[in-house]
Amino acid sequence: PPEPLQEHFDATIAHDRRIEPRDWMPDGYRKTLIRQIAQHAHSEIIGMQPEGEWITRAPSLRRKAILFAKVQDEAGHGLYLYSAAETLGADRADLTERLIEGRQKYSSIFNYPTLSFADVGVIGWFVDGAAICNQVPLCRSSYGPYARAMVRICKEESFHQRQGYELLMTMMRGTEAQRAMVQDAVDRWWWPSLMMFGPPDDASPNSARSMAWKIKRHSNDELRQRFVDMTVPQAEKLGVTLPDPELRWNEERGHHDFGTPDWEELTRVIKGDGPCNAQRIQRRRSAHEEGAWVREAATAHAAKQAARAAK
Ligand code: FAQ
Repeated sequence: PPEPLQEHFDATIAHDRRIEPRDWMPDGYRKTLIRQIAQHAHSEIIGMQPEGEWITRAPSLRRKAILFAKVQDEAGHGLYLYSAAETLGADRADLTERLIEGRQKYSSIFNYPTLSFADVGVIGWFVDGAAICNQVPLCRSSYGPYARAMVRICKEESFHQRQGYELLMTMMRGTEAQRAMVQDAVDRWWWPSLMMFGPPDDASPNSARSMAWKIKRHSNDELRQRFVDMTVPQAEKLGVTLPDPELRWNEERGHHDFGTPDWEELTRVIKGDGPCNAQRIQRRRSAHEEGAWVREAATAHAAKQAARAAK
């Protein structure tokens, strides 16, 4: 690269200033951002499915309205993130193609089934809780459009987390059967939630580069620890047990020690072999195909408007 441009980029990063779309940036920086932002956007869009399945079965009008709003927010997050990726020269239609052809990833967590309404609560508590831990530092990511998108997304995620926790508190005040449903959901979602933070640091090929570029601000293991420390007292307050016999407070470290997630399971799920991968992609593909007429109509309308404006 021309030296003054590289120097300007390096100085911007070093001074914690933002890189903006028109600024020169190294190819690797652009590629890494497109990879991470696209994966993040796909996660939001695929992430509508596990909870979306419960909209028609919500136990009350109030729960239905909350769930509707949450799932709609996820669609919105996907759209801001695709727009952020477009500022880097990516094309949204192309990103969607890559997703449904299995050439781009989305978060492993959305490949697990939602078996009861308690899962809606646990997803809010764990999955949105993990998303907050991971995304609050991304509000200071070096790429301006991504960092700014994160600010609004994090505000909405915190509503999502609270609705989940409040739902679980309500169930825990209910019958014995309801409490058992909550515990069962906690048992199933705990380990997959820890895997959301990615592989351990010594097996995370992208971390060093992304941290040097200040795209990522903390390592996968640091954020996983932060999530465990945040969640343990919430579990106590709720009255559920986290399914990890090794989980205990370590006075010396000032953090909780915890067991090792099944990293082979994470690898399998990322590779496409989780419990719901095929179903999630199939559903996304058919939604895309069934929506073709809307895209065609919008394109035809835009062309007509443009032709009219040119007259
Ligand atoms: N699942 O070298 P690293 C949400 C991939 S929250 C699948 O450590 P990196 C909100 C990784 O891409 C969920 N793939 O990678 C919501 C890489 O593959 P590649 C979305 C994973 O990028 C809540 C390879 O493994 N949040 O949606 C996973 O430095 C409720 C090696 O890994 C974000 O995307 C995984 N768990 O760190 C919605 C946050 N972990 O691309 C609905 C932004 C790793 O080289 C309902 N992303 N991989 O082929 C990030 O912070 C990072 O990308 C990490 C991974 C931390 C996920």
